[in-house]
Amino acid sequence: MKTVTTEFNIDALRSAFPILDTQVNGRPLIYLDNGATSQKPQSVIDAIQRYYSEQNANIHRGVHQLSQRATQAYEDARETIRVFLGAGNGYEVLFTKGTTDGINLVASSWGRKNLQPGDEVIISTMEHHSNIVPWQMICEERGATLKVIPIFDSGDLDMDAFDALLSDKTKMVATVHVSNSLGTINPVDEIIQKSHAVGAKVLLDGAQSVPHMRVDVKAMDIDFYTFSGHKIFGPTGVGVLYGKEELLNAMPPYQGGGDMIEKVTFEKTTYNTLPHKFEAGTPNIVGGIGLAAAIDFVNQYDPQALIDHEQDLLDYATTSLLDLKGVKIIGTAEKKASVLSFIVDGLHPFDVGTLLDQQGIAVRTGHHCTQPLMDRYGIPGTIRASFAIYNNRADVDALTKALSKAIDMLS
Ligand code: C6P
Repeated sequence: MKTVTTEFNIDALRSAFPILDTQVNGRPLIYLDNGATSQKPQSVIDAIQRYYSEQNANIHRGVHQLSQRATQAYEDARETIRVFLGAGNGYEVLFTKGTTDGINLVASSWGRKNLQPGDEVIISTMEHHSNIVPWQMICEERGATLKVIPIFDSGDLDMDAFDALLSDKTKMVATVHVSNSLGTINPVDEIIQKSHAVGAKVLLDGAQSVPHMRVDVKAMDIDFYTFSGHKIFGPTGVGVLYGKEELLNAMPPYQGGGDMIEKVTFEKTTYNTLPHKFEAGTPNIVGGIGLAAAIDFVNQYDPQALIDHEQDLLDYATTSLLDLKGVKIIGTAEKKASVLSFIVDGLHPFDVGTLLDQQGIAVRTGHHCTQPLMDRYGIPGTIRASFAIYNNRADVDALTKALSKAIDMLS
């Protein structure tokens, strides 16, 4: 972990993000849709521009100077991510297209090798579709059964029910670390420990945890952990799958193509070593480099200062919105990241979101790719304000004011 070099100063931090100075619908942008994607600091934008201006070449292939430079930059990026995640080896850090791609890789490759008829995979009620559908597909293919951990109305997992679902038939427990729709921070240490006790592997969907907290994959003994670059101030189209070496080594390749092979003949192909075995084709080179720049940006700050700041925003926003007529928060777990989902009595989330947008406020409305979770609450969707480290209390005040106006207009 890099040493902290920058005091947490919200104004200075905000000034690193040029888009926060722009206007939407003639109003200053208030960006509260960070769960969908985060904005990018100038250092990430510069790293992307520098790559195309000074380094662009294909990697792992060319003997020429530029290719070696690009390869070095890409592998340096992997090392930055390895340190950030606390992984033991760089080759346990695979570049992917994002969280969805990482989960599909594990479900497809690990699942095809390890799941047999009668085996069980456990997910939870609050999963994003990305952590439901790939498991449904592989369970159907392999004759395995998908089980679902229920939740309480608060948005906490029912851990007694989880205990009851676990058995020696359980081969994989795949859960979200932080819920994108509720903000719940799940008790992942307990999940990992209990799953391992019955011999199951654990995949954590880290899409919404990595922007809000530090994880240490080795200390937590996580088998697979996946996240998307774009939610942690990096570019879209790049993400990471961490996997334990022995698991990745035992898994068959996910996709075939260039870079993932050792030797190809028409009779038989042998495969490259990790991480290349799982990185077929020309990767998103600039994406990896941009993601490392984003992690360097985050690493400047004391992680606890960032957590405290976001917690303050969440608490302040929760109190402010609950003062408004008809507002009900969906997701009231004790441990939450800075995701605030709510509904307003008698109003459709889409209408509320549209009126907020007209006032320059970007929130997400709808099911947030968690339709089974919305069914659990018997609602079509929510309005979701999701905060990042660059949001401030003024953003919350603007949301509260605009929401109050929207409620008056629509009621
Ligand atoms: N959630 C949201 O607005 P990708 O698209 O692969 O980068 O991430 C998918 C994904 C997986 N798991 C969780 C918990 C997520 O939140 C997301 C993305 C966005 O909530 C877009 S639907």
